[in-house]
Order: sequence, then C-alpha cells, then structure tokens
Amino acid sequence: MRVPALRSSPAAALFAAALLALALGLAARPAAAAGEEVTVSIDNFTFTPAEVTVAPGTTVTWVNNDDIPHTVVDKKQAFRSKVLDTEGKYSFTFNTAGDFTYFCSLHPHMTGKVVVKPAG
Ligand SMILES: [Cu+2]
Repeated sequence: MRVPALRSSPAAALFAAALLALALGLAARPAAAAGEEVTVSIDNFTFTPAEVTVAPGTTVTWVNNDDIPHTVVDKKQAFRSKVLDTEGKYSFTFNTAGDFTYFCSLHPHMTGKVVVKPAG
C-alpha cells in the first residue's frame, strides 16, 4: 500500500534542511556589515535597542515612535539630530570605529550607544 505522505517526504526533508541552513547562516552573521542599515526605535522614553554594534560604513536610523518629541545627540557631538516629532527620522552613517554614547537633549536620562567595530 502506498502512503501519499511518504512520497513527499524527501522534498520535505530537503525543505527542512534548507530552512536549517538558512537559520544557521543568519545566526552566524556578524554585526551589520559595511553599507548596511540599522534602525533604532524611540518609544516610551527609550532607545531600542539601547546598544547596537555595527561595522564601519553602517547607517543607523532612529525613528521616533513615541507620541512626544525626542532628539538624538552624541555626547562628543559627532552627530546631532533636530527635534524629531512622532514618526520623525534621523540617520547617521558611522564611518569611524569607536563607541558613540548618545542621549536625548530633551530628556537627558534617555541614553543609547552605538559601537562601531570592523566585522570579524
Ligand atoms: Cu526625549
């Protein structure tokens, strides 16, 4: 007797293997590579994720998802956004390795960090 489910199992196994390979490939990826983009959400007086590690050349975009205005200001003045209203965005491309601690100038207790270091 032929069981239909068995006929499709080699394909199912291949599909599962492909999914596994994809999952492993994604997990093994280093921090964002050069030219990539990373988004940091601003919501409820919080930068999320609070810390991101990126490769030089990565553009980080902050998006204000909060219902009040915020800013993004580097403590060493490497970058500084204007006031971002709700859904406002600010992008900065990090070409120099190092740690960049930033805060919201309207609510200085809001802080975040971008760590820029070469992948690998
Ligand atoms: Cu703020």
